[in-house]
Amino acid sequence: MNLQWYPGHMAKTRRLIEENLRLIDVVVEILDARIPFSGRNPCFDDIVKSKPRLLVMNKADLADPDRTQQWIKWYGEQGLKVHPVSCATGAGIAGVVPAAKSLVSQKTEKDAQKGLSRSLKLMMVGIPNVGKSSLINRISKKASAKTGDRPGVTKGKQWIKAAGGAELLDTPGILPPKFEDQTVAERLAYTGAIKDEIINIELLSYSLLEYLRDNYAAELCTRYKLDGVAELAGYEILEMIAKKRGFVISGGEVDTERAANVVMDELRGAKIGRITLEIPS
Ligand SMILES: Nc1nc2c(ncn2[C@@H]2O[C@H](COP(=O)(O)OP(=O)(O)OP(=O)(O)O)[C@@H](O)[C@H]2O)c(=O)[nH]1
Ligand SMILES: [Mg+2]
Repeated sequence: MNLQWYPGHMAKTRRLIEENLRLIDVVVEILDARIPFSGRNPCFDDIVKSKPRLLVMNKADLADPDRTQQWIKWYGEQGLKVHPVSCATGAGIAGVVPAAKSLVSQKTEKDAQKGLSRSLKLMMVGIPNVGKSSLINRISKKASAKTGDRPGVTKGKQWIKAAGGAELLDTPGILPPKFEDQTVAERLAYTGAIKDEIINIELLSYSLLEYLRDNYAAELCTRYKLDGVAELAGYEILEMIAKKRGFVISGGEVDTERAANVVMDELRGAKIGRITLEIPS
């Protein structure tokens, strides 16, 4: 499947981030713990440049805990510290603002010596649907930012004040202008970072099922009551799932499209298990 797109509003968001950067102390880049690599938009490196940056890995509650540790170690080896959090359970949230503060502590001390005291200004950036607005709501303990279970919920910038003198800037999600690597596009699609309307869910489910076959076979078999999947291609696994669930259309044919939608929903809801969709290389 070939996914290429770059809607105009993403170019607009890029400008919004660039224009507001001078007001910001620390950029908080949010990653999805299920795709800690593919869920990083390389364009943030160009936009953010030398501004202090904090990496936060959200949705840790949905990801495989062992893999999350592997990814934290992998980023550590690149000299980058990543904070795992979950906006669903609240785990790790209390550490985000202190970690951002510690990145600019020298500057804050100098300002204090000059008698200047300002609030800490953080800008949340990341791919669509990763939980930028949810993180702001968790930190500020208010439901000020609109959130939703689909990409493209936040349309413009919004400043929100949090306790302890921090101000948080919410931004819309942005994807890379193009995908050099289609597996990156597929992984973004599995997690819901790309609008489902432009995706062929059935085709997408084939590659997902093959990944699950190779990495989470026990979870896959348990969820869909399958006897074994080792020898099967993605479309064959999908057909078996459709049969097991009794998804039949007129004429006795199995409804694989319906099965693909169910698999995608159950993956996103962690009903198949806590699954991470890529391994550090
Ligand atoms: N399970 C789980 N769901 C989460 C977590 N954080 C956010 N969500 C859900 O993910 C969806 C997207 O969250 P948002 O906060 O709207 O994401 P966003 O990055 O602001 O999205 P856009 O504004 O569309 O770019 C919502 O349904 C949230 O409830 C988390 O840590 N765990
Ligand atoms: Mg948002």
